[in-house]
Amino acid sequence: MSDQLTMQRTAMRIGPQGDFGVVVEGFDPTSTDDVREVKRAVYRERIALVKGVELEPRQLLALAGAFGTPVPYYEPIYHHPDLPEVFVSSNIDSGPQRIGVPKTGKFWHSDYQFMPRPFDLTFIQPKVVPTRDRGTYFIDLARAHDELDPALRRAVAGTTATHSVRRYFKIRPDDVYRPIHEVLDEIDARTPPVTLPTIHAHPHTGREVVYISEGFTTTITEPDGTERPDLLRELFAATGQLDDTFEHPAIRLQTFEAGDLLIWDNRSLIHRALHTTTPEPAVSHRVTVFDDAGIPA
Ligand code: 7UC
Ligand code: FE
Repeated sequence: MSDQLTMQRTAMRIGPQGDFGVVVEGFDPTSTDDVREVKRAVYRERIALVKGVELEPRQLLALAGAFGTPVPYYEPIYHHPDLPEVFVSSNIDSGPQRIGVPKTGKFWHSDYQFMPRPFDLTFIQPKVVPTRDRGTYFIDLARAHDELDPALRRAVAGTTATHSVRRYFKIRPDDVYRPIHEVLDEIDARTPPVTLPTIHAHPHTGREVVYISEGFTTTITEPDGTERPDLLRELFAATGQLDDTFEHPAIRLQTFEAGDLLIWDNRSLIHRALHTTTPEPAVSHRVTVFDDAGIPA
């Protein structure tokens, strides 16, 4: 009887989170069954808020590694000192000993959208959470595609979108006193703009996504080379990205607390960090992965 009780593990439960994403309770990061179910839920519902998992950096990396291949961010200033695959967002400034970068992602974007291959999945573990004004806004660009005005969708069909980190590249401590043109030339050489079809099929779900963001997308181009800034602006407006009140019906605010883990489909969702304006400390750890396996059977 008591043996049976100790053998028993509370089964994982996955339920809806309002009309956006799922909430997962009783998740066991070491269970391959749980990982498989959560992965399927993330691709089906875009985002999972996993409750009650406080992972040390190496545990977070191990878990993300069960979903795909973790990749260190290309700029080392973001790296966790022991584990380059862990990206640290932190407003705690301890001078030369500072770990991580403040005010990351305060603009609409998808992680690595400006790179030849954007990440498939993003994992965020908030470590130090301020009491208020902290969260992440999301817009679902698969849903946005389906809800696009048919005339706009037809106008965009066949165009390409070009993405660049140029506007949001963060000046590094070592860039102080460098001529700005040298820094800009370095950005252009290391991360030249990338171009994808504006509307394309999600690599795993196959759903059409209108993959543009106000932070990284610079240009929409017709097949004959004509640039269409008017279309780009219309798409930003239609998808809710120009609404600075964040009341557009497409925008969802995802809040979290310590012990939560966020996992999202980075090829469907764009996001934008809401950073606290209070002087309270805020720290989060992130791991991003390439997923070649896709949706588990
Ligand atoms: O500091 C930041 O806002 C980082 C941003 C330019 N890139 C995040 C990413 O994964 O693409
Ligand atoms: Fe981001």
